[in-house]
Amino acid sequence: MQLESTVVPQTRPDEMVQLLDPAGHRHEDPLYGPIAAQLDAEALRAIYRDMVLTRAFDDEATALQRQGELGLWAQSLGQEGAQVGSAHALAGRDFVFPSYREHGVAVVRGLDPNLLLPVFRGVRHGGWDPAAHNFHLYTFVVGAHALHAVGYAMGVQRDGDVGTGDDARDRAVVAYFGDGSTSQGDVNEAMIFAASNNAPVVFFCQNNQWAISVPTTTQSPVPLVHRGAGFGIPSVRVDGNDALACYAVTRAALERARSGGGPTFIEAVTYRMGAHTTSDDPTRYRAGAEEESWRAKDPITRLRRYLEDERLADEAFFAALDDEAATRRDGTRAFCRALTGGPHTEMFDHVYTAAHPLVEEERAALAAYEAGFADAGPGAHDDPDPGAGAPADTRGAAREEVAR
Ligand SMILES: Cc1ncc(C[n+]2csc(CCOP(=O)(O)OP(=O)(O)O)c2C)c(N)n1
Ligand SMILES: [Mg+2]
Repeated sequence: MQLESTVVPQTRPDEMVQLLDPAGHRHEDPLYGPIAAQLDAEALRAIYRDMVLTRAFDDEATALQRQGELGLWAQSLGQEGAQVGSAHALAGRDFVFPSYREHGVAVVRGLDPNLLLPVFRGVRHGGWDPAAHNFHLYTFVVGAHALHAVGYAMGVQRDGDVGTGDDARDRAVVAYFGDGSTSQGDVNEAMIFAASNNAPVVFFCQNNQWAISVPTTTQSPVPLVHRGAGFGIPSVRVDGNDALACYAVTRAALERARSGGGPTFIEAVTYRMGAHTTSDDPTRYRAGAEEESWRAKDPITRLRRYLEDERLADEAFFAALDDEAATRRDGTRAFCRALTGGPHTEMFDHVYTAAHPLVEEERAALAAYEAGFADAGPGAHDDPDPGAGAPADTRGAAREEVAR
């Protein structure tokens, strides 16, 4: 589906774009309304489906962490509208740089969400091929990937894949990050590079109101959307719990980037309904009443109300989706419990696209070190008793090799 006309997003930092309110009622918007209006019933059901499947997966992963099957989990609960709505605006050829809770974006990109689990179980550094779905690995260093995204976007520019007018060729890049990330140097530097180079990139900031225990109001005394405008980047504030509005503003920003119009900053106003991660306890720093007020703005509930009121989906659709979500949860559980780690030397496999002598040297050194324990059997190097296992001289030689 192509936009009927190229829509250039205006800087409207003082208002929040909303097309679907919490009661499920549509609102008019001269700029973004026509873009969302291009979503037919099937497309609206697809957005709803992806949000429901994301929430089910996220809930299962949270349970798996609580049962000791994952070391950590970062919930996307409450942010499905921002993630799924915006991701539905992407073309396959666009490239996404997520942070660590963009599970809804992964689902829309077609990545098997189960592949998000190995890194949280601690058995892989990554878990998927970024090129397979143009969806980069999760980045846990807050904001670092904003720079990667701009660098990639400048590469796209240099490949000549911007502003050709060829819909099959022009591409854009999206960096997803949080409110707290906007205080990081990396994100600010990324916005400077993007503005200076007119890079085809969309900065999609999910303002979920919290950076662990620090509220957004501590990050900035003015709405975060002003940060983009401060760099000379057209910026728009959108209701992040309104999947249709998120779709429309992202769609317009992507069209603009692909056509050579440069970067856009989007502040999606949403709420992190869960803890920061499973290592966090939000009851220590925020009030239950705040959570309740956001629960009433739930992104899934409001789209369901709209689909029901407009008779765009029937009971059979909702029931089949519930069944599908339950089946997928079972699959996620089985997949997770069967996950095991590969050899430690696997960490060297994807450092560079081609072999690199230093990496090969380090791989060989680790292999030699681990071989020093071979006669004690698998896992002997994890033995807390350093006296057991391989002969001391073999071990010493291997250690020297690693230290070199
Ligand atoms: C460079 C860096 N500093 C600090 C941290 C620890 N840390 C992890 S998540 C986080 C908060 C991020 O908040 P925000 O950008 O709002 O994203 P959210 O987790 O709310 O989605 C911090 C400080 C980190 N991972 N990386
Ligand atoms: Mg946040």
